Amino acid sequence: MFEKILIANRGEIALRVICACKDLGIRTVAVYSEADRYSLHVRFADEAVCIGPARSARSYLNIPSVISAAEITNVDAIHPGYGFLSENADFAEVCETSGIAFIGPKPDVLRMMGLKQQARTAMKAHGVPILPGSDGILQDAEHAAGVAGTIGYPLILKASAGGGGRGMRIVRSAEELPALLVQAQQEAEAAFSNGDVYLEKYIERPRHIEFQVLADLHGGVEVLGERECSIQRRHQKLIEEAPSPAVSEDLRQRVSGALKQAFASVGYSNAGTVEFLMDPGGNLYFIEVNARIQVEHPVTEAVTGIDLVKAQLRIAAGERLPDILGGPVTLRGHAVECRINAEHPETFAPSPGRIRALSIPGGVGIRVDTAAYSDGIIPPYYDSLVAKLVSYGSDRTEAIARMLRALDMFVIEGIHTSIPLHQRILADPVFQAAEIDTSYIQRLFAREKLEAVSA
Ligand code: MV4
Repeated sequence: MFEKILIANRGEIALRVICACKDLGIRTVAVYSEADRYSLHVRFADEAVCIGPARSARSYLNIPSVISAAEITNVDAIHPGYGFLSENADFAEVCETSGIAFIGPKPDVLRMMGLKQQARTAMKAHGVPILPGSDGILQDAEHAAGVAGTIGYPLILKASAGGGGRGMRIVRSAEELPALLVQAQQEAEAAFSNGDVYLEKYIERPRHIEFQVLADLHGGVEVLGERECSIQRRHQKLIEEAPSPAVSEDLRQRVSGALKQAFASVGYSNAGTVEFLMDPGGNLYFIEVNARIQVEHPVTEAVTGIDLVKAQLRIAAGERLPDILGGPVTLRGHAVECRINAEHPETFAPSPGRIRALSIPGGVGIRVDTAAYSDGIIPPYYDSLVAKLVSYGSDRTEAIARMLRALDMFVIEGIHTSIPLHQRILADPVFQAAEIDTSYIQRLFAREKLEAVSA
């Protein structure tokens, strides 16, 4: 096992990695920007190195600064967390050539997963269901029109180097296609220095469901069930849960079997998340792989009992999955996560600032992952996640009741937060009936407006 690792991240995920390291007896090095000097990850790591100014481009995203910090402190490995450098294949490569283990997939696999069209082709080859679409990158307008003619409208143009909703165009008719193709290509070139785009059948109001994968360095692959992530706004997830109320045991087994094959054959290692869309008929279609630990990993930990970050460390150190998991993976109970953001409840504008009072809920079935403390600052430079509130129960009803209780007992003063929005969602009979898809928030707001008018 590693003796000492560097955590190339900040906030709650840096603390989460420190927890796993403490449990394994690994020493930790924090890196921090000038804005994070008084952050808890700096306080709780064994050592800390300032890597630059507040702006992440000059600190948490600055590869030479992070590598220098790793070399000065003589660490064995780097955990990248999520965001920042976590899916950067060049960074993973620099780590390995510097003799530092990167806690994530190998650079060539990371690079492939970053090219969505390549990941899509690889998944298809191993029986993972994908949406009808182009077999590769679109060459020109005639090529696109030919593919569109066979599949039919509506369609979606996606940037191969994109992901997370950036650089996409919905195409509703043949007339629109040529102009939208050029737009998508130009936007992709500007954003990712890669103008490659591909076509897929467009699913209206899909559910967003993702499967958790762990893979070791010896070809072993396990799938740890799925998460329902449909409750989101503008590609920002608000609530996730495990398992998905829409996935049957039969569907779970079929998808997991195909994923095991596909991940083994591409040589995937470490933790990964496979995103799917579910159509109104209950069919799942692969869309992309996120080659990192994700924000919402705690709901999977709650229903499997597996510490995913500890598993990442043990995998990167060369241990085998059967030793790490210690038996078959089973799902038990239900978990819900609310992402509590520093944002204005009406406008959703970021609400950074100083936390004046903080009281964190607990009690049976509650977990809170946060780097917040009373008098601490939520800086404006990074994402606005303040805390992840996770509830667990023997079933969905109990998990929701515990979440409502904990939301009510969560006190954060000095900044605006999304707690009031979470309270509305968790109390909504439509959410409680699990009648959810990616248009849920939009429809909730529309229903609330109607109720306000009729009241
Ligand atoms: C789609 C889609 C409908 N059809 N692809 C948005 C994020 C990116 N990961 C994929 N996205 C979508 N891809 C096809 N073929 C609808 C979305 C989408 C979406 C997906 C997941 C969660 C929220 C979403 C919100 C709007 C659109």
